[in-house]
Amino acid sequence: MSLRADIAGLAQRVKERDCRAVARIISALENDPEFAPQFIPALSPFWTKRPRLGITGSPGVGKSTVINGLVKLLRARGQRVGVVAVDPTSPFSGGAILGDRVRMQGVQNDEGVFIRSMGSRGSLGGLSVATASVVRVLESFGSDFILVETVGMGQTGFDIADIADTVALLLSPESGDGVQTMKAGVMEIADMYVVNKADRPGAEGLMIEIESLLGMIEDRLRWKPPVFAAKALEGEGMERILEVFAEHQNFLREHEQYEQRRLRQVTSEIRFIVESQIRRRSFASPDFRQRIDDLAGKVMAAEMDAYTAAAIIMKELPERLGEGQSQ
Ligand SMILES: Nc1nc2c(ncn2[C@@H]2O[C@H](COP(=O)(O)OP(=O)(O)O)[C@@H](O)[C@H]2O)c(=O)[nH]1
Ligand SMILES: [Mg+2]
Repeated sequence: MSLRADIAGLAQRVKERDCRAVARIISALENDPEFAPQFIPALSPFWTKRPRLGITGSPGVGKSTVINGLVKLLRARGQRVGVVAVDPTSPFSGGAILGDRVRMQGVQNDEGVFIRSMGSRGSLGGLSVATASVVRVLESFGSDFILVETVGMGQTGFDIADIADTVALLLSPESGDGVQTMKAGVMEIADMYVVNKADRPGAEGLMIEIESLLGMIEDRLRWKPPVFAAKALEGEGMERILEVFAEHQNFLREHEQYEQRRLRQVTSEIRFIVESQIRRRSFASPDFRQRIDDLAGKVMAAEMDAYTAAAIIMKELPERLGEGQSQ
């Protein structure tokens, strides 16, 4: 039976923790933007909100290693964990990343962990809106804790803060990952700064650099993001990440910011769904492209300016979008 033919049955299989069903659904969500609106509503009756921790940072800083360590800790606490890794540079390949110790304990085939790598659709580090749907599937799948790995901010503008409640920014001394080199916006979204590879020289200096940058923020009502060291390969600092995560969650609740964050996430999600649907139904349509080409010709012939051409397109947009939908 095709995926679409039995949406309710599939949703039930997700609820019953059928890993293969979840894997198929995630592929469909990634490959077919029209699948989400058909499938996601079927999940909502048993959609539960789970704690979501985002791990972000440049390639090679140790995000996957950290996630691996966190998964071990969370499993030891009896929590079921769902992991989404949006990292085109180093896909999370189960066996290679889950260490020997874990394999011996049989955690790799542990039903309590679901790890999924996703591509980032060309926009380096950008999350596609599909990631939000995948997280929702993992929540319905019964994951108590959601971890999301990304390489940072992309061009889409839909970023880790739009999915995770708490964002940990990972830095490492060896990647020449000085604070100055961080992309604008990346520093600001972090709720904690983890200087990984503290076994390497330069970690202290990096921590001081971050601290001094953060020292400028002094606002009691604002969460003060802690800066601390980790050695993910040795499992050091992983407990601290979970502690800070819990503290941050409490802070958000005490200051009535939790709902606010979720609301902001949903708002971004709606906005980006609309944007991506407009893009797909307009610019992807040959007819529409032809229309723009024609208008471009007029601009070239100095018959009108680009704004006038754009205004014409805007006027025609609703009708064209409607057509796209009925197809
Ligand atoms: N020396 C050292 N190496 C680490 C540490 N954590 C991770 N690594 C190594 O850094 C490399 C990149 O790690 P990975 O987790 O794949 O980074 P990601 O690209 O951010 O996901 C791997 O070779 C890891 O073994 C650490 O604490 N110390
Ligand atoms: Mg990785």
